[in-house]
Amino acid sequence: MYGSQSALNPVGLGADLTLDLTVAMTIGFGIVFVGVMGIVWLAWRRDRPAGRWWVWSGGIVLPIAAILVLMTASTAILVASTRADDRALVIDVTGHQFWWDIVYDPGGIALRDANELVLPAGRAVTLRLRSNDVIHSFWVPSISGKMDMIPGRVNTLTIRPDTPGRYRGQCAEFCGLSHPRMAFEVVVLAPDDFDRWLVETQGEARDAAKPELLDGKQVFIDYGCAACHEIRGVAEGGRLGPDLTRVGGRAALGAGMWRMNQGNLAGWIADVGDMKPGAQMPSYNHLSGPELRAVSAYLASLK
Ligand code: HEC
Ligand SMILES: [Cu+2]
Repeated sequence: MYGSQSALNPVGLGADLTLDLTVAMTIGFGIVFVGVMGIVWLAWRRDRPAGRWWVWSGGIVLPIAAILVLMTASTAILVASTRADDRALVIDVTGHQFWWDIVYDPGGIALRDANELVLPAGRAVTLRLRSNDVIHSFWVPSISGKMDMIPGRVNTLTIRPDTPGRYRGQCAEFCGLSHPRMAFEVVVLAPDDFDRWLVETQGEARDAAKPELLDGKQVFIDYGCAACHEIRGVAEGGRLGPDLTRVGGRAALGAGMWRMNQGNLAGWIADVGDMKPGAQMPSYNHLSGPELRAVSAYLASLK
């Protein structure tokens, strides 16, 4: 009803509690507001100065009590969501201008991916949030509160999405020219599906089966894309840009921005500055038509 990027559509523990707190606050302070307006009205009618009792109770005791209750509740939510859970799955997420580097289970299988966060439903996940350059902020409104990603620090956020489905996250801290174009897809899978996804995704990239795809792979290698991009089994070690091992299998291109298909891939490679101003990738408008078609077909085939 509210879409995939809405705090009013909570499907995770942190987002649930935050919405409860918001509703309680709105009702509670709605009552206080009506009460205060009533007292103002009375004071007007009776036309005499307020007694000390009103000043102490309404002006000092009540606000302190209300703020203490609120502070305790919101601190409890914050503490609950920043506490590391020993049994939780750990995922490292690092913000870059303007994309997300993601490593599943860094102490174990260390599967690297980018720009799409796949999560198991009903299981606690501890995110270790970092930044590679400026301050970013991790926010999936339907699943949890925000957490800043600060250079030189590791902030942990423990989340637990409850309902399988597709959601959307967005960088929530101004981080440069394409800050509004720094989003990501979130795919919550049933626990068994998630385990299967991890196993299936771990290996090397899909082989280039057809001649055109082989040409595309060659363009990728010849033009030095591997200096910044990794495709497992083809070119490893490039970390300045998103991992492309399964780029064609992601729902969106360019960190949540465009539908993933060959046409958009070709547009991106030929003129990334047009699709994402400020992106730290050169445009390859000197590729020939066939080269561009081949490399975009190859990337689209990597699922
Ligand atoms: C200097 C480093 C660099 C080089 C060289 C480079 N890229 Fe990139 N590329 C990036 C960065 C950084 C991004 C992320 C941009 C963003 O979203 O802000 C990116 C993003 C992409 C994406 C989108 C990935 C996604 O998850 O949506 C594709 C596809 C891509 N590059 C393909 C290529 C191809 C093909 C080449 C070679 C012809 C290439 N890149 C060369 C740095 C580079
Ligand atoms: Cu950002």
